Amino acid sequence: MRVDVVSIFPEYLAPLELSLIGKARQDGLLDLHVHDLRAFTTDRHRTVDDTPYGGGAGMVMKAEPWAQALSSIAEKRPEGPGKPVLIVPSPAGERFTQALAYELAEEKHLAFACGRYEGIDERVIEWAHEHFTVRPVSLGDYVLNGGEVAVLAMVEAIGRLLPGVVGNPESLVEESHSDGLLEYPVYTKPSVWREREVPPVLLSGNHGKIAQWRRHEQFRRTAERRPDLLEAFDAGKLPRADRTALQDLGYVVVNGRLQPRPARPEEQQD
Ligand code: ABV
Repeated sequence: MRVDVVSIFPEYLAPLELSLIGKARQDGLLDLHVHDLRAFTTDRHRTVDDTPYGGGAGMVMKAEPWAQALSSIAEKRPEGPGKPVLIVPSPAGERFTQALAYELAEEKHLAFACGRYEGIDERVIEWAHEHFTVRPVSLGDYVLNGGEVAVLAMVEAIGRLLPGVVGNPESLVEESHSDGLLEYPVYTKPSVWREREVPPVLLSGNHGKIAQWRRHEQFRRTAERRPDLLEAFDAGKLPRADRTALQDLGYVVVNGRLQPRPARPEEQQD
């Protein structure tokens, strides 16, 4: 996969040289290029921003440096059908999820446009549709100072899904969010640490019981921390053991969806 990133702070992307993603680049699995937006300016001051039409606080990124940068990237598109995908990090974008990471991991060419200040002149985003499939994407419902940190997160989440990047592909299927649930807790030696014991079932050698306990823990954690995930969970054809675990946690299956079980009369508050 080819990835191009444009930023006024290219040094911000330096961590992509490290660890798993850095190794993927060395191994030729990820062809990553970081570009300085100012290299595409033509004025003496290398200006990338200006005041907003209509007034208001802050500065807006000028269209022309972006058009020059994005044109040069569109020209480097790898062989094959389809346009490259241009991801524009923005708190006003669609949410970045594991499902979107999987979808983007299928692409031959991704480009990321890191905005700063109050944003990029909207006409560039419109114009970019001629060369790219444009997707404004939000990492979460909070405001950063620019797109760079969001790009670090997205390139890591996408890069680790590329064939050969993660040594053991089984660790991809077992992790949080791959089945819409949070992961179960994990333990390693010693079996007793500062008077705290590992849950005995994990030392039992009974692999069926261990699998059942872990599944129950996934449901318990998800119910406690992310009830929104449980309500979106496909409970259409769950094994009996899963339904029992969910019942223990106060959930019932209604039309293939999980619903909090209505309180029993003796549990009612008033
Ligand atoms: C991009 N905040 S993505 C540019 N959550 C500026 C701020 C910002 C992004 C995000």
